[in-house]
Amino acid sequence: MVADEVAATLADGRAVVALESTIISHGLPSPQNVETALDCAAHVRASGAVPATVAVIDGSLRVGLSVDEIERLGSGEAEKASLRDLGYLLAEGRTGSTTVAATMFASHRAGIRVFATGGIGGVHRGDGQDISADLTALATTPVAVVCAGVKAVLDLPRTVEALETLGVPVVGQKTGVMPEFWTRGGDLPVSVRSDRPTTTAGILHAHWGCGLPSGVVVANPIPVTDEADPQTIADAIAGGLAAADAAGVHGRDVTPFLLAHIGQTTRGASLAANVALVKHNAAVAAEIAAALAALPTLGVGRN
Ligand code: PSU
Ligand code: MN
Repeated sequence: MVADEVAATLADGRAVVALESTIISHGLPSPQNVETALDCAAHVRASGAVPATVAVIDGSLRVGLSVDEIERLGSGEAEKASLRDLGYLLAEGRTGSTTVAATMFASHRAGIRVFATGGIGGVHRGDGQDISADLTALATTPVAVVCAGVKAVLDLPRTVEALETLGVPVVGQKTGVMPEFWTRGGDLPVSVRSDRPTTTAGILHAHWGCGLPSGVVVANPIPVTDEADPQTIADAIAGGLAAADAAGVHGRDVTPFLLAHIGQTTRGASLAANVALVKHNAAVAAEIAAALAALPTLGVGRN
């Protein structure tokens, strides 16, 4: 179900930016989770687009939430909802916060092309068998995901390789290297650099205009002034991975466990960076969505 304002904006051909909700329920602690979600929506509006937060509320897949509903997601009742979980949550009337994968799915169904989040999932470190459904969604869903790269707790080189295999471009925003979430990165190249929202919109328009069915990663590094200390983050990640191993944490619990552990061991430095990068992504996504809305309507086979 698409909120009235979002539906009207899309019908007019104006810009909408989708926002995910797992970051509210499982990514950030309270009260920063709800504050950040509301700030992101405000940043999207200030940068010229209408925000649409996505979640499953009482068994309904919703695109565009009220403040009360965002507060509900922040209060702890929502389950983490990736692609596989949607059918169960809808059938059982449950409430779930959508991951990048599930938010991409809902965005596409609603006709939204641009979506902002913190960092995407990918290939976890270790044996490489834990691969986020975010990659599946990126391979199959024509939505652009504006993010500060891949969550740095993951195996970044293997995730970048997987994106290449799946045919998903990584468009660096004013950068030629893959951002590493809490830091600006430096080791891994993006597939193409873009220095303007209009350039990014042009790439998206041509990618989908020629008929490609896949998503696009729009890699937007954390602002220089908000960057966390790389060594502090590297130490915290190593500690978090060891703690997850010792505690026997598996599957969908791994990412929330690591983010919480890293938040505690860096005494909030990672949290401040996380909040800053998410807001920055929301603003840049709105600029890209506005530039995309100014281009001719997309149709399969047109470019
Ligand atoms: N990045 C964050 N916080 C988060 C996530 C990413 O800063 O909470 C979430 C996103 O919703 C992403 C999910 O889609 O983690 C990936 O989880 P998994 O690796 O279990 O697929
Ligand atoms: Mn997983």
